[in-house]
Formats: sequence, C-alpha cells, structure tokens
Amino acid sequence: MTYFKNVGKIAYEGKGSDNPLAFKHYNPKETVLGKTMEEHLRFAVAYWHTFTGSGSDPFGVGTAVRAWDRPDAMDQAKARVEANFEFLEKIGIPYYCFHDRDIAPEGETLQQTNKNLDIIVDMLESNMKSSGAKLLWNTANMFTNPRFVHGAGTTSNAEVYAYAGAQLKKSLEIGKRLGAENYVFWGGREGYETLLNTDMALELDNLARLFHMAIAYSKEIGFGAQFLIEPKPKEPSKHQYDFDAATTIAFLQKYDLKEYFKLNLEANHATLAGHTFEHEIRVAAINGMLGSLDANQGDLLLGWDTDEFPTDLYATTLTMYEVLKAGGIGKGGVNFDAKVRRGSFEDEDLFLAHIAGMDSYAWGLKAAAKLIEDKVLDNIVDNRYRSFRDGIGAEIVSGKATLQSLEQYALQNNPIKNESGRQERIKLLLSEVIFSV
Ligand code: XLS
Ligand code: CA
Ligand code: CA
Repeated sequence: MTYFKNVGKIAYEGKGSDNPLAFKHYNPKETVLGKTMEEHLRFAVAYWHTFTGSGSDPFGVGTAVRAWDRPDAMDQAKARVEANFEFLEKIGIPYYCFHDRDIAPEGETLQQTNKNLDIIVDMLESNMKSSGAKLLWNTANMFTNPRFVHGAGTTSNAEVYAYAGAQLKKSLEIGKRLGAENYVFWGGREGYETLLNTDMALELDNLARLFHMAIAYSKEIGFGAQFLIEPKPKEPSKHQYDFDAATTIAFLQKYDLKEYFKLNLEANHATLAGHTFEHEIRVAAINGMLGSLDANQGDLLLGWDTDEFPTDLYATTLTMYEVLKAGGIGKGGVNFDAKVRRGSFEDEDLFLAHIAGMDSYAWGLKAAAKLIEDKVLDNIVDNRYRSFRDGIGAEIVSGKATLQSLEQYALQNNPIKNESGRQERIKLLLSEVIFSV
C-alpha cells in the first residue's frame, strides 16, 4: 500500500526553485571538502516522532491524521513499518533510528512484548534488505512505562532493575540482528527528584554496572555497534545524571567506561543545559568522544524540550564547523530527533519538515566548509593565541615553565599588553559567509 500518495521522490532542484517538495541546498552527490554531502551528513529519521508521534501535548490529544492509523496496535505497528520505508525512499534519507517501544506495542507480559517485537523486527529486516535502508541506532525506552517511575538503571527497586536488564538485552539482540551502527543510551528517568529519599552513590554505581553488563553481553553476541550516551540535563527527571557532555565524560571516566562509549549530542539538550550545541560538540571532540548528533532546535522563549526541526542557519553552520574540525561524524550521523508542530498535522508536513532540516544542514555544511577553506576563523584564532608560539608562551606550552620562570618573566614584563577579541566583527564575517554560499 502507498501511504504518501501525493508525494513522489524528492529531488535536488537547487537555489531558485520554488517547488516546496524539492531540495534547494541538499544535493547528496555534491562534493564538499572531498566528501559528498551524503557522506558528511548521514541523515536519519527518528521513528518515534515521524511514525509514532501523534502531535499530543500536555493540554491536548494528538492532531496528526496518519495514513497508517489502525484500530489494532499490531496492525498499526506493521503499517508504520511500511510507511517508514516508503518515506525513507522518497525523501532520500539512508538511515533511521528507533526505541523498542516505538516499533511494537507492549504486551501483558515481557514474553508477549518480545513476541510483538520479533514480528516487527522480521518486517524491518526484510524491508531493510529490499530497500538498502540502514539503522543508525536503536535504543530501549526505559522511561515511558509506569514501572520506571523511579528510574531503570538507577531505580530504587531491584525488580525493576532486572526488568531493565532484560529489556536492554533484547534491544542489543535487535541491534545486532538489524546491523545497527550505533546503540544509544538515553536515561530519561536516570536521575532523581529529591535527595531526601535518594542514595545517589548507589544509583550511579548501579547505572555503571548496567553499562558494563551491556558491554559484556554485546561482546558475547558479537554486536559491534558504537555505544553512545545521550546527555540531557532535565525532563523528565529534575536532575538527570547525564547532565551534559562534560558531566557524562566524568561519569564514564570514573567507572572505566570511557573507552567503550562516545556521546550522542542533541541540540535542544545542549540549550536546556545552558550551552550551545557547538559547545557540547567541542567538549566531546576535544575529549575524543564525539559520536553522533540528534539534530533539532529548542525554542528559547519556551524553555522546554520542543524538538523542533533545525532551521537556524547560524546554528547549523557552527554545528557543521565543529563536526568538520573534529574530522567528521564517523560512525554517527545527523538524526532528526525533531517533530512537526502540533498545527502541522498533515502527512505532507513530514516531508516539508525534513526538507527544511536537510536543506538547513546542507547550507550549514557549505558555509562551514567555506569558513574552513578560507581559514576565516583559523586565522583569527591562530593570531589570538600567537603569544604561545614563542618566548614565554612556547615555554608554557612545552611544559618547561615553572612558577619561578613565570615570576621571572612577569617581574620584567611591565606593562602587560592585551588585544581586543573583536567578537562583533567576527559575527558579521560569519553572516557574510553564510549568505554567500
Ligand atoms: C529525549 C531524547 C530521546 C533519545 C532517545 O529527549 O532525545 O528521544 O534521543 O531515547
Ligand atoms: Ca535525542
Ligand atoms: Ca529532545
């Protein structure tokens, strides 16, 4: 059956095209700094927002009218699979991502739930074979069901911890079967509400134990995906343990997990943590921890996790600048963890929204490449730090300086000369580059 009857294959028509169902910037085979756009961006569709989401919010039920809506949960799950592959093919996105609970409904028992999963995973597998679509990552949803009220890996209840372990085991098996290139851990309820009833040390130790078990089991079954942790500071927990990139790296270091993980960074989570996305990417990159990106944007006027499609060109440019500087996204990708607004309830909006995100990222990629080719920021930064290239600066950087040698220098170096950082000028340069490509 065809779900998107009014939409055909989305083509690149270039700047100047007024066809809303065409790309103006994303040209998959166009080469940018030696790689095609497709290879740089490795786009993915988030199954939960695009095929499972309904447009509900805390004040109202879903508004989306979907061609794959069905009265029976398993029939609907099967229709979603078909819609997913039709969508990927038409929009030209090579990857998708899902939580176990997005693809199949839970049953009365864990046995029944796993049976439902097996039926859908069979379907996914055969559709992936025939279409060539790939799984960027899968994950286990250990936050929606009421059993996770006190967390999963950080729960106060060992029975729930055991259930989480069983669910995780199944998800790793699914990842292996479908050839997932990455596996994500996002701890929606791995945090706490109040210290008055919380043993923080035990919770963190247990979370690390679960990660070690996941590593051991993946080795056992030969699942070679890159493991990713996705930081987020809040929502739904008040204090989430994986607050941001820096906090997560410290956790991984403490528990001897760092070599097994990288980070899946999300733009809206960065802003909720009081950071920019590019800050989070830089922190990950300089620690060798950049794994993958969840591409979206938050609304700074609302201040919660709105998961909007990314359209801010300054943000996509600086994001792609960080990615290019880090040497690329590697096994990761650019996953649209983004949902159409509640008012955009037609199936066609799913295409328009992904086109907006893809064109904004392609535009950002081109602008970032120009910043790099013309050394716009490199020259500024090199010049700004030039005092570390010789004299006392070179001594500091080489590790030869001591407090005595610094004192000797400072005593005879009076007055100190500082220079302007010229931020305002640089921001205008950035605008000029973005609007020149
Ligand atoms: C929620 C998270 C979640 C993860 C995967 O805010 O973004 O969807 O990406 O569990
Ligand atoms: Ca995410
Ligand atoms: Ca989010």
